[in-house]
Amino acid sequence: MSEIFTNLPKVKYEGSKSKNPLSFKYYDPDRKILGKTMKEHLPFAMAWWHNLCATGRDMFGPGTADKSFGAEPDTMEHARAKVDAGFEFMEKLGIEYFCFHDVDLVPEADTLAETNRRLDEISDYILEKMKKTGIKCLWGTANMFGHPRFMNGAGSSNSVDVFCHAAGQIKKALDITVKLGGKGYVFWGGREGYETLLNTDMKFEQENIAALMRMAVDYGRSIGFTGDFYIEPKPKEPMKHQYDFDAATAIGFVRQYGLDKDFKMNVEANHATLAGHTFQHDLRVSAMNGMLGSIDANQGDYLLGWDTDEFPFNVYETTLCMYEVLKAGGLKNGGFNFDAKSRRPSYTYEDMFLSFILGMDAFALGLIKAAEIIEDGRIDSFVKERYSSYESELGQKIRSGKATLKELSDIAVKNGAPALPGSGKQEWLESVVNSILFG
Ligand code: XUL
Ligand code: CO
Repeated sequence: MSEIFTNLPKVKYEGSKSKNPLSFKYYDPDRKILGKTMKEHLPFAMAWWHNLCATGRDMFGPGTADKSFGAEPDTMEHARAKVDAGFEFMEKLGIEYFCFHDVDLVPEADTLAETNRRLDEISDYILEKMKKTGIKCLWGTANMFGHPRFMNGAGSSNSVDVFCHAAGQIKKALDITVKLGGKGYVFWGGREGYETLLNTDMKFEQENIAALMRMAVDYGRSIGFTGDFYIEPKPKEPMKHQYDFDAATAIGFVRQYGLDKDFKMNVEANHATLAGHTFQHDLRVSAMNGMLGSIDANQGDYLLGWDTDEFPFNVYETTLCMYEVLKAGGLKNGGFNFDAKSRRPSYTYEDMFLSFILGMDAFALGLIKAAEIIEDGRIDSFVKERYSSYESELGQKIRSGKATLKELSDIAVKNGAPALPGSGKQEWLESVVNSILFG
């Protein structure tokens, strides 16, 4: 097998002063931050679909990037060429993990049986490469949104045959995930939603989605899958309304259907912003519920209302993301999967490298700055002080659930009007963050 990314070297850390585009400016894998190496803090993953399959095709025109890697598209030869390209790419960038959908790995055949056979074949090949390189699988998933059969979703489909087919795909995707030692399995409900309530039984559909997830958990556990199942929330696109709207909604869903012991959230930056939240918000909601599982690392464009899946460069966002991750004690089974694609005019092999360098450096710098915010301590101590009135006897009684409304009413009548609650000092806190970011 010959080199695919010729003239593109193994990317090394050279420091922020380096002008070499093919070097890391901040990602220094062995540098220790708060007692752990950067590599341990940041288990980066390559998304098979964007990096090895996507060509930049959009609804206005064809792809601009050649991802044939010297093979005829839609053949098993091409599937193997993508494996070769992917492993060379990950080795050169120092990326430890990959994520995949079933049909990213092989072209989908006319029958499930043949697609499954192809998946067996390619996963043997991937496994060989994994053994040689030490590269691992972060998570797997089944694509249950691309094929026309899934026009109304998978678990949410009105057709029992489509539901059944989806179950078949999930079973196989779980088999392959377990075979590759994957640490997670993702449900992104791409078309699990609706276009109009005039033709939709929402309760029926949500019960069916939960049933499909329950079957996946039961099967996964029965074949030895010990990792986490994830829901990846997204409010819309492709559907007008998607059921896993945001982290809060998805957490409520898994709790309602008794799936909360097995499921966590896979939070994607651009999905949170489409839901009208910040990335930090959905990370916080997940973390405070013990459900911060994994991260799809990208960023959106505030001027556009769709999922642009850009490689992240906004260090303010990556810093606040890493602040949440550090506060949550890190990601246990999860990682930072670049669910991100190079812009359509960035169509060369070199652009693939530059895109990942940008994203990895943005998160590395975010990690450095988030650690500085925590070590600086001003923000944490301000937040602590802000709630300090609850350290009083009255506060403790309320917090421990022992106070009654009548009792509080009596105290309030006796005390008279309370003083104002103290300044929130938002502007000062923002200037603290800026001073840490920019020195
Ligand atoms: C789509 C998206 C998916 C999931 C996996 O917006 O993020 O690629 O990450 O199905
Ligand atoms: Co994603």
